[in-house]
Amino acid sequence: MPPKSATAIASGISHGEQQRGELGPRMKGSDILVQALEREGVEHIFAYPGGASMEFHQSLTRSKIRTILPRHEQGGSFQAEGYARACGKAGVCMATSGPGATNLITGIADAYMDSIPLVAITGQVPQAMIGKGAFQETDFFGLTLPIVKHSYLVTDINDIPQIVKNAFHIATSGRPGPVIIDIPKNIQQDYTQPVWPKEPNIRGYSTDKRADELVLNEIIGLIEKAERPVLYCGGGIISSGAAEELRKFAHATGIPVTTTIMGCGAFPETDPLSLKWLGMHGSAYANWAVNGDPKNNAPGADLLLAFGVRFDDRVTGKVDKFCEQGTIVHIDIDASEINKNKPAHLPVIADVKDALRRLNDMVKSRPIAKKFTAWHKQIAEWKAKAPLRYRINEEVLKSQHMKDFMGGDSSQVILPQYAIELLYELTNGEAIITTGVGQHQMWAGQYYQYKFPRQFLTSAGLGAMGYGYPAAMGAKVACPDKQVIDIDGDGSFLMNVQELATAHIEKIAAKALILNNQHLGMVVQWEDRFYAGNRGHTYLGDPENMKQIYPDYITMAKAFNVPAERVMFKKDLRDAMKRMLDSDQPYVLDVITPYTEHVLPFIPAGKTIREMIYQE
Ligand SMILES: Cc1ncc(C[n+]2csc(CCOP(=O)(O)OP(=O)(O)O)c2C)c(N)n1
Ligand SMILES: [Mg+2]
Repeated sequence: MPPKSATAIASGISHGEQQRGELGPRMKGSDILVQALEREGVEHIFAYPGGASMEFHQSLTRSKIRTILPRHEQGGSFQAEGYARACGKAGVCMATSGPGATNLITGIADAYMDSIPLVAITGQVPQAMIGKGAFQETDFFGLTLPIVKHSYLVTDINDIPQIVKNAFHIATSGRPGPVIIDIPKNIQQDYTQPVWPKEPNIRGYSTDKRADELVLNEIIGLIEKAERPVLYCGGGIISSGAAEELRKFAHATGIPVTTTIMGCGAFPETDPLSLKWLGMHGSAYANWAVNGDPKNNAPGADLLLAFGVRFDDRVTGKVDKFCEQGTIVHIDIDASEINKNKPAHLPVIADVKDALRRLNDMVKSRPIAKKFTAWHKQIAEWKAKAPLRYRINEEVLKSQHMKDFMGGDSSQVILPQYAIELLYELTNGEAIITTGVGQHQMWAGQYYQYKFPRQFLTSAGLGAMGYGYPAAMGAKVACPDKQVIDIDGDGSFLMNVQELATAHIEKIAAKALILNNQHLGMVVQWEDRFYAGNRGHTYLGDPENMKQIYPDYITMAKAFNVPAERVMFKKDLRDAMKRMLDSDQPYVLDVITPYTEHVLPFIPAGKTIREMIYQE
């Protein structure tokens, strides 16, 4: 076989392999790219132009694809992610070379960590200038290598159609993830007759992973032997579309379900079998159910069915102590997750939807005899002992917030948890919720009850502040008939506040509910717990005028022509929230909350269930 040319290696396509397809008329490279996107069913693209990508924008003006202009490429990447998470299709973002491309990196890393199908397209300097330190040149292929599922640097105009087809297939199939396509400007400007391929063509890439029948039988056998089984389910359930199969399986077997944060909505949290989510800030009862309550000699799960999860450290804490007494069955489509963080007794590399469907067939024809009555009783006791709850405590009463804003009237304090519960009530639990990163994110997970998949969109693995509002915009574009609300922190919201301009101009009615504690609350919480409350640059207000809320999001929103309102007192919250929900425009509701609250339960990083702190 002749050696592959460097060109063919970089693009991943060799011409001999390019399958025959439909031959099109002579076209410009940029038009070929845009038509290739159309052929993939792309309807929306979040794209910010520049010298190396303006050819694409010229082509987009002639396309039926709707181009949404973010005001920062990071906003565009999060919008594409929010879009993808809300509807399951690949989200598409685009930027120019150099700084445009580097501004996409956080979104790409986020999509990688949370397995989100994202196609990121970047312009590159002309091929003849690559490696010369050209104006706005960065090696985007190299920069993103560790955070992509796959990447293409296009080196031949004739490769564009096949690369785009492959990119969408890779992004959306198996374990989804981000794919980048970097295209030098001379290729965008060149002409050829495209050959439109019918199928993706990727050597060695297969997503057809099915569990062995024997292994599935073994799982049934383990359930029959177990006394205290728990289903621990993650984002894999959502991305594989297995939520309905999971619901059937849990109901048929009577096994309680805890999810990861990525899995919120994979199983209705209103279902009596739901334990909500587990881990560092998960419910105490989910953590006890998996790990036991050693202080009271109560054992945890003896069988852990880990489906579409990755044993993230925010879930496990000290990993060798995680579910110490349990037999672990781990189903994942990505072989690299198996035995990565936690060895499984029964590892299964499989599409979890297919596995659950077949497990359901098995329990239908041969029902599980056990009812796990004692286990359900124990879990009910745990739920009663430590429900998710909050109260106005001493710290709030003593706080500067009380003095500066409440005039001493504690009945008017808005606790962040309460604001989220109220939002849940007023939206009938039907809204799509996005978040920033911090305390508000954890409370949004705890105090809103998620009932359906793709309802809770949060930067879980990367934990990227600034995610919430652009993600909400992307979700709103994908699901225009849904109420989409970003429950945000004041710090996080500020990180992509410029996207209010996009929301207004593009008429994307995503709402932001800012839980404004004037602090980087989550860092404050760690300062309180581990650094004797010493503040290390975690105050966001104006130290010279602490009685003023700073910055003034209302004035800021007005500058973008986005309606906004501030609420300080509890008595005003319900009506203000209704006004936000009734609005058909983007909207900012700035809710002032005390900074003294801590997110509970809390298992400090690397610790075990013994160290769990919870609201008694
Ligand atoms: C881009 C980025 N920078 C820094 C952090 C570290 N960090 C995690 S939570 C947090 C505080 C967030 O503050 P805010 O958005 O106001 O939320 P709160 O905790 O107050 O609810 C910070 C700084 C991060 N997660 N992401
Ligand atoms: Mg804050």
